[in-house]
Amino acid sequence: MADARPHYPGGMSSAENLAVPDCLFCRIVAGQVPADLVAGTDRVVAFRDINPQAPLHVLVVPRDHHADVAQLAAVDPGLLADVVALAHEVAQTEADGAYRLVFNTGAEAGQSVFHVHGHVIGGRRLGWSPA
Ligand code: DGP
Repeated sequence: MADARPHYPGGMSSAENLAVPDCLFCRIVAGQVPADLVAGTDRVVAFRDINPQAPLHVLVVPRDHHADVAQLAAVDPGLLADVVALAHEVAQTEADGAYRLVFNTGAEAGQSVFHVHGHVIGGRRLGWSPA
């Protein structure tokens, strides 16, 4: 049977071994749940948010499972840098490099999926505050 997983240069990382079975974003990374993929590397993936809040609304996630940005920063800061770099690359392509990068952290702050993800939001003038 054909391998339906998304393919990126460099192939799949060891994230397959670090996936959490019930994690939605692990399942997207593994190609088990469909998503509109935008870009990726062997370590990070960008896909469009299912409920976009702006013309550009992409989620950037590490292939490896980490619950939130603080955990990722503590365990693998280089991987967090890869998330930021891919977010910037997507925003350069789709929003001329003007964007907001948001990591909701904790349920009280609006985090609903506990696989760290940066929201890359842009494509229009953004207001403040985000509350
Ligand atoms: P947060 O609330 O910060 O944890 O953001 C989770 C985001 O994930 C939210 O903006 C909606 C998005 N989302 C939820 N389910 C799916 C899905 O199945 N596919 C995609 N592409 N995005 C999803």
